[in-house]
Amino acid sequence: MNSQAGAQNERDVVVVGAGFSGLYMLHRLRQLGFAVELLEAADGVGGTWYWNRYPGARCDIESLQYSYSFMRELDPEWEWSERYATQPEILRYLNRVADHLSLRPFIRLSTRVASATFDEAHGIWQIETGQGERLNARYLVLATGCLSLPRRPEVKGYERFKGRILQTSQWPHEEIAFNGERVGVIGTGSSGIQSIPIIARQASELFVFQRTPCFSVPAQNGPIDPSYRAWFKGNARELRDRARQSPAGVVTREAAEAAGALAFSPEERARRYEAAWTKGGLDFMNTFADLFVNPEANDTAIDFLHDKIRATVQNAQLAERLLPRGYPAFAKRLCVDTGYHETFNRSHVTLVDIAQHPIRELTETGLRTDDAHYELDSIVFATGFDAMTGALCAIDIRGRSGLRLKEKWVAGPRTYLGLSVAGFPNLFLITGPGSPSVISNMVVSIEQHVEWIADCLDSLRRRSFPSIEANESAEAAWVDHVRDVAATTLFPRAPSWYVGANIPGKPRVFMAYVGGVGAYRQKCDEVARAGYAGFTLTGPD
Ligand code: NA7
Repeated sequence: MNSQAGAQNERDVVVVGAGFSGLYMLHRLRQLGFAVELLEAADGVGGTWYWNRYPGARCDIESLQYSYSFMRELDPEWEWSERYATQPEILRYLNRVADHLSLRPFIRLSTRVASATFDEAHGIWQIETGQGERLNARYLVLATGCLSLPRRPEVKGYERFKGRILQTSQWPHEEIAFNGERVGVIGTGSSGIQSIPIIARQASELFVFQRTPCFSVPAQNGPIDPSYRAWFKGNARELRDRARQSPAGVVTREAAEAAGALAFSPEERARRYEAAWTKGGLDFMNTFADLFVNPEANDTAIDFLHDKIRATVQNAQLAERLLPRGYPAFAKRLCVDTGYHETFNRSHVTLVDIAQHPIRELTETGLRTDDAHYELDSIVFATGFDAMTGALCAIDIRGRSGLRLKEKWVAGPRTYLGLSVAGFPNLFLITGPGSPSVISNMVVSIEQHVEWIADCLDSLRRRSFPSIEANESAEAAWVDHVRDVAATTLFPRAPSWYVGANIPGKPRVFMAYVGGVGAYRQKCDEVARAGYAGFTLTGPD
């Protein structure tokens, strides 16, 4: 195997995507002496944090924990400025990582991968870019992200609208001001909820087009508490390790509550919810141990969150229209906001219920629902992504006998450990469907996948096995396990992007592994220790 710079068009590994996953994958493989090239569609590194530049874009995992565990040694001067980092700060961080690790010479920007075909005769992947260039690699690692193929509603009239159309995940690089404008925002997921309060401060009139109200908790963002920072830094090694073994890849200073919500009196329960609310952030979901599994317990959280909306939104009728109903709290991704519900107290902000009156079309001057026309200068689509599988299936990937990944996944994604796919030898996914990915702190899950893949390739090289492929039977067992674990929770009960419900025609399959980051890591380690159990390893002949 090639260990230095490869022949002109041949590399050991091609990595696709220069976000948190791809950058670390490139670094690890280079450390091991592989010839690697990273291809990235954007004209800069950063992945999710390159694209999502909308006003108010922030991470909802605390910045001290949403960062590479190895950066502290590499870059002791880096300090996050706030509890939740903004998109520009995370993008600066990732650029700094690329520089510190000297990754840029191995990254080709503005290069979108169009297709990847496995050449069975030679055991290599033939990769073709959007520009028609071809390159070969023994291994292909797709670090294309879980939320990277943007979606817009399928309505007519896009070309007719004379105003400005924006999409949160494809925000222009220049400053966008909405001063004096009539603005419509479509979508009330995390991106909508983060941007709406900021757009409301500028726009002369703001229409929020809501299909499904969402549950949200306050971020309580601000500068990082010095004592928290000292605690985290002082115990970084141990805390990072705890995060790796934890359910969601996150650690807290307080011990997790082991009792269920119904074990407490209503007063005590309310006191604890209130304390979690005041603390802010996603940890609210862990106020009690059974909120993800017990519908009755979950209802207590719903009641609390409904009361908060009622207490915040002054117009009682409007408050009722903002209440999420009909699905368990947290089964759709919980949003973390700064002043979202408060925004509806502003007289120039109007909530439009598009579940009741769907959008029919865009017109020259605005947007028509089935009962009204809204005159708008700008329309912001905060309508999410074809999550988890979208970016993978957007590449024409063909494995053995020309089998297309898209066809193989027509009834829902099938992977072994979310890392590999039977019929697609030497192909690896980072945070693929069937792994904890979006249910966890992505950076923790990314590090685990990258390290597992790097160790695997190193082991194959040492043992002269150039080829690895998941077995159908191991894959089938894993797919069943992922589904069975999800079925013990409330997750599959909501029409979320976790189950593909936001994409018309997408099969409804719960796509992430909810058995916990720690348990998942153990399973992956066992597989590796057993000589890659569930995979077929093939030698040079
Ligand atoms: P989300 O969470 O998928 O939110 C998208 C929003 O757009 C949500 O309110 C959708 O309503 C709405 N939507 C989607 N399609 C339509 C159509 N066709 N018509 C009307 N409204 C629509 O995406 P985000 O970008 O906000 O967040 C993605 C993740 O990024 C987030 O979970 C965090 O992990 C970070 P719906 O709920 O589908 O009825």
